[in-house]
Formats: sequence, structure tokens, C-alpha cells
Amino acid sequence: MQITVLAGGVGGSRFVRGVREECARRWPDGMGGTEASVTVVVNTGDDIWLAGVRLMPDFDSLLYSLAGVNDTERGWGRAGETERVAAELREWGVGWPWFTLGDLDLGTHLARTAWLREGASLSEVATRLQTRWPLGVRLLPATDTEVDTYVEVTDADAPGSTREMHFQEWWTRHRAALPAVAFRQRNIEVARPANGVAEAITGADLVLVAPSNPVVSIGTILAIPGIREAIAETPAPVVGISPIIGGKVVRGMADACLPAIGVETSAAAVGRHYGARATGGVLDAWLVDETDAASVPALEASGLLVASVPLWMRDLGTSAALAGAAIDLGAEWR
Ligand code: GDP
Ligand code: FO1
Ligand code: CA
Repeated sequence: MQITVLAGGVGGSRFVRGVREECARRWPDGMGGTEASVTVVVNTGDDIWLAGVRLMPDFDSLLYSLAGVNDTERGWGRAGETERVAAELREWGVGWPWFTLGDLDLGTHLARTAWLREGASLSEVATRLQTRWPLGVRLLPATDTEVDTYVEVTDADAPGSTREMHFQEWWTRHRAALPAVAFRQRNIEVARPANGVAEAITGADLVLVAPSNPVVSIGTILAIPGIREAIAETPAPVVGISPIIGGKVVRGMADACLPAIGVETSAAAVGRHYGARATGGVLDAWLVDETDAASVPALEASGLLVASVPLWMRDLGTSAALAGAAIDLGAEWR
């Protein structure tokens, strides 16, 4: 069984941990692992050069979380982190005072940057980073091209005009509170899927769209030329999981992104936005929460196979149950 998941950071890592767990239960290899192979196509739109190092927030969230070395409270970075270097960088005025580069985390950024400077591609760097811990899944950056996201916001100082800032400044400094007019991924038009990404989609038995931010995580992956084509082509069922429950984002601030693309914060609106593959969209099936069951008939009329199940990933058990529901829905579609 080959499963390919499109994913962002926090929602993505909770879900992928569930997929890994459920695969080990359904397809055990007898050694506590799984015979299923899971590939995760990871959003790179949040990436940034800061203080001379390359950050990959969503990739690192998945890496640390699957390795079990993540800070579960903050949702990003390493457990047991210290911030001595960050304090020094602030004294030097390097980086952003509102953005913390932890000491352990900086080790990752330095290693990644060193390899990039030696000429390795981003996907080669990603492979090296994964050799440190047995993750049980393969992480692939969606593209090797730098496609950092910039946010166009209304300018409070100059009414009627707008200005642009890096997604990380908007997200962490302004906590996504400045109204976003548009999200732009630089150079996305010349980007290509990284080595193995298109094949992971066209060669899969099941493609899952994680309950990740539909605009700046999944939206970025889908905007890379070649990815939608691979999704259109794959014989595998494509099953998405709503990141919205009862009209609210479960964690995070994705609701600050949806208005910029004209999509309402609801499971039904996001499902319609992704659309049915039969009509040029990316999904065959869509999982909504039990509390959104009333939206099922209308969504089914739009050509999607829809089921309602508990979508809250509170712990490994609930994440694995959600992964199981997605696998079952894919099997039903066939
Ligand atoms: P980010 O890159 O760290 O912002 O994380 P993602 O893009 O992977 O996911 C963010 C989305 O995950 C948010 O829109 C949340 O609504 C969603 N999310 C977080 N926890 C849960 C959960 O337990 N269940 C569901 N269905 N969605 C979740
Ligand atoms: N998020 C914050 O809110 N504040 C930070 O200082 C911060 C630092 C940081 C450093 C490395 C990294 O990989 C992620 C970091 N994040 C921080 C999380 C990140 O800004 C966002 O949550 C994601 O990019 C959205 O997915
Ligand atoms: Ca992200």
C-alpha cells in the first residue's frame, strides 16, 4: 500500500503521525513497523532566509514531530529548547526580534544551509536531514525552487494602498491580524515538483490531502506547476480531510487566510474550493466532522463522496482513527 499525503506543519504532522500509526496497525511488518509506504509532500511556501540561514518551518515541524523531538506545547521547534544564541542575535540586531531561533533548532538550520551552500538541492538536503531519526515515512519538499510566500496587506498608514511582507512577518509579528488582500508565492510559475513528488502522486494507491491550511499550505503545493496535473492523472483515489470544524479552524489562524481567496471558513466551502476531480478539482472524497453532517448532501451533489466522522486529533488514537476513516473512504470510492 503506497500512501501519499499533501501536508503543512501542525495539522499535517498530527495527521501524518496518525497515518503512520494506522498503517502499522493495518499492514504490520512483524517488527513494529509497517509494510505500507507513506510519502509526505511537504509545503515549502513558509520557508525563509533569516539571519543567514534557511528555515523550513513545515518540513521541520513534520521532521521533529515524527522523530518525537518536537515541542508539543508551542507546536513548532524542539522540545527542551534553549535560546542563548537567539539572545545574542538580538544584541547584534540580526534576524527579527519577534522571531525566535532556538539553539537546537539552529543546529538544523546551520546543517541545512551548509549543505545548500555546498550545492545540494533542497530535496537532497531533506533526505540527509531524515537519516538522523527513523521517521517511518518519507518526507519530500514539494519543490526544490524557493517559493517563499509574500502577503499583500492593506496599509494603515496610506489608506487605499497596500504593501507586501514575508508570510513569516505577517504570521508571527502581526499574528495574521493585518487583513490579507492576497498571498503570492515568489517564482512559483517557474517551480517544478521536486524529484519523486509527481511520481509519488501518480504511483500511489491512495492520495490524502491533510487537514492543513487550504491557502498557504495545500494552496501552495497545488500551485506548483505539475502537481495538479499529477493529481488529475493518478489512478488513486484522492481523499481530503477538512481543517475546519463547525465553521472554525481547529488550531491556528487559517481563517485569516481564507477571505483573501474568497472562501468562507466552513468545511463545505473548503471542500467546494478544492472541488471534485470529475469537474477539474483535486478531490474524489471529502471528510467533514460529525457536527458538519448537514453539509453532506449538498457536497455529494457537487460530485464528491463525503463522510462525516470525528475530525478532532486530540492524541495519537484520534489521529489514527481519522487516518483510518480516510483510508476507508478511499477504498469505498474505488
Ligand atoms: P501549519 O503549517 O503549522 O499552519 O499547519 P497546517 O497547514 O498543516 O495546518 C493548519 C490547519 O490544521 C489549521 O487550519 C487547523 O484548522 C488544522 N488543524 C489543526 N488541528 C486539527 C485537528 O485536530 N483536526 C482537524 N480537522 N484540523 C486540524
Ligand atoms: N512561530 C512563532 O509564532 N514565533 C516564532 O518565533 C517562531 C519561530 C520559528 C522558528 C523556526 C520554525 O521552523 C518555526 C517558527 N515558528 C514561530 C512557527 C512558524 O512561524 C509558523 O507557525 C509556520 O510557518 C506556519 O506554519
Ligand atoms: Ca505552514
